[in-house]
Amino acid sequence: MNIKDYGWDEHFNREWNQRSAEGMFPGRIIADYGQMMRAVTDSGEILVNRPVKKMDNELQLAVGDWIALEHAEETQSVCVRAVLARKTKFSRAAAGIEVKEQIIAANVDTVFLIQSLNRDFNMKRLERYLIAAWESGAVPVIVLTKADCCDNVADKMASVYNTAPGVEVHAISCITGEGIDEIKKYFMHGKTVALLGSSGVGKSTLVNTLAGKELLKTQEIREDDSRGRHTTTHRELLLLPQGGLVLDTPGMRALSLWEADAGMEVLFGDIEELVKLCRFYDCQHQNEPGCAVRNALDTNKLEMSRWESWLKLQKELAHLEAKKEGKLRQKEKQWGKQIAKFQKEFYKGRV
Ligand SMILES: Nc1nc2c(ncn2[C@@H]2O[C@H](COP(=O)(O)OP(=O)(O)OP(=O)(O)O)[C@@H](O)[C@H]2O)c(=O)[nH]1
Ligand SMILES: [Mg+2]
Ligand SMILES: [Zn+2]
Repeated sequence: MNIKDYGWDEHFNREWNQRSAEGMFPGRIIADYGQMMRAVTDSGEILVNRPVKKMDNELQLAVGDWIALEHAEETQSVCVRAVLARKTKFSRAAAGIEVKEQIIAANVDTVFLIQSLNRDFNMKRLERYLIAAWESGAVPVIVLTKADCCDNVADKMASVYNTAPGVEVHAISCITGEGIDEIKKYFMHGKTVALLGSSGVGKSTLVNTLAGKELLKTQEIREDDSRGRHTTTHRELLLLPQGGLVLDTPGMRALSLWEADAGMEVLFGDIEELVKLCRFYDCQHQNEPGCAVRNALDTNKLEMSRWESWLKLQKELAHLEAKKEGKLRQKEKQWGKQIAKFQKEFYKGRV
């Protein structure tokens, strides 16, 4: 076993020199089972416990992370001591009421944003994935699966090019083999590709096709509503026989954005420039005079569907920001209470 096959490079070497101590050894998390995680090290694979949350500084770990491990005498097990600074991370807002980041994949070089050409095809969803992908620091590539089930591949490719100018798009089929050779170029020694998309689009099937053998379980989509069955239940990083790493993930029901500034800039930079040109600084872009947006819409310089996407995303992001701020204030309040309690006890002890 050589950790260089798993992506260890100069960046992590430097990180290691700063973050590690005598007795520690490096590992990369290759599977996440919740409480337990599997890591690969120079001397093989091991199971490690997810570290216990200390206060609020939760050490959030994700598949793809490089960690510093150590044999702990006290528990007779291997413990995670540190996580090395990530090169990239793909996140979303965790489901539930709490405002929390969920890291889906760490240290990924390329993200395949996967949709199937038959039933799953949806441009609005693709926009969301693109924003999160640009935000992650990894390079997005759009992969459209099940080309064998679609008779207007060219039309669909055209609408994707329109939504995602400058992003590479591939139509593939794991049944006929169409497009598979073209996507092999992303799987290079030590490089990681994450597969993201809804359940049933064929992520695990693609891993098996690339590996040339059945590494992962796959399952037919449901007949009644043509949705996937959520066959993959945990994230897993696999080393392909020909080299290169692939990270399979469970199908996502929704991708709620967590951070979006950089991603919005890439996808909607032109709209962000446009709104600055409106005559009124608080223009609502309804029917105010000198509204640059209305003008662009009327002259077909801006597509209505893109404008609607932008508006919807802006609203969602404003809501997210407000929730994040609320959480911050709540934390400050708790902190204030703790200080007050401490002061009270301190003075009580003195008098
Ligand atoms: N016709 C056709 N079917 C495909 C293709 N790729 C995958 N499938 C089928 O789609 C179904 C779902 O595939 P999976 O690989 O399990 O999908 P997944 O994205 O991993 O789904 P989750 O693990 O639930 O997220 C299976 O029945 C596959 O055989 C393809 O290129 N063409
Ligand atoms: Mg799967
Ligand atoms: Zn305006």
